[in-house]
Amino acid sequence: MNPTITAFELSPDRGRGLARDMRVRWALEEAGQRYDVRLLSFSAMKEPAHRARHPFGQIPTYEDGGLALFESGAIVLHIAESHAGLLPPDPVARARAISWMFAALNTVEPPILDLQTVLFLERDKSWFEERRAMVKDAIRRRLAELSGHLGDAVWLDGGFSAGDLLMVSVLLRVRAAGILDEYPNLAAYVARGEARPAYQRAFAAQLAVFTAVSGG
Ligand code: GTB
Repeated sequence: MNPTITAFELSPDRGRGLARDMRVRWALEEAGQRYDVRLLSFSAMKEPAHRARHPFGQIPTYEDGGLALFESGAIVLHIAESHAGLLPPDPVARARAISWMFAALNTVEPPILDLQTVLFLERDKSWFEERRAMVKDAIRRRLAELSGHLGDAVWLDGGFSAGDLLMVSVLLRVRAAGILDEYPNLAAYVARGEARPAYQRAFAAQLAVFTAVSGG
């Protein structure tokens, strides 16, 4: 039996691969693990059947035999721990790769999420412009630090790992705002992630869902 993940039936990102099922799909592709997808409408996500899998009524989830997981970071970690290729075997290098997974989700992603909130929910506020500028500066501070760490390296800490997978996924969410291109080494890093065959397969799979449901 393949594991089953959940994803949006009709993704609000219109198939741009920005919803969080994408990082789980990518991890599964890197691991060479086939998977099934259960597509959910916004209302189905809030039904008891889905809340039994995800207390907050969101996607993605992951089910494999008796195991049911929610939270994209926990799911990617589980995939990385149960397959070769996403975490180094050496315990020290492995712990560092896991640090980068947390850094992506807990340090870099929060200001990027703040910008989404500002742009989608706060445009009508009198303080919109001021808040947007503040949040963009917070993102720039993080990206400047990350850019300084990455330097000329290909990946964050040795070979490609689940830390890179999550970091690239997070950085993709800020590309449309134009901020990523201010850091050419980060833009190139993200492009390297996107060029991976596993990323390409995952992207195509989530786009196919949107294309089929929206009629093109
Ligand atoms: N911390 C959780 C995780 O990492 O798994 C967050 C999960 C989450 O936010 N899921 C979102 C969801 O289910 C989808 S990914 N939302 C429905 C709800 O809460 O009712 C977030 C997302 C949504 C839309 C875009 N977009 O349009 O670009 C990008 C990302």
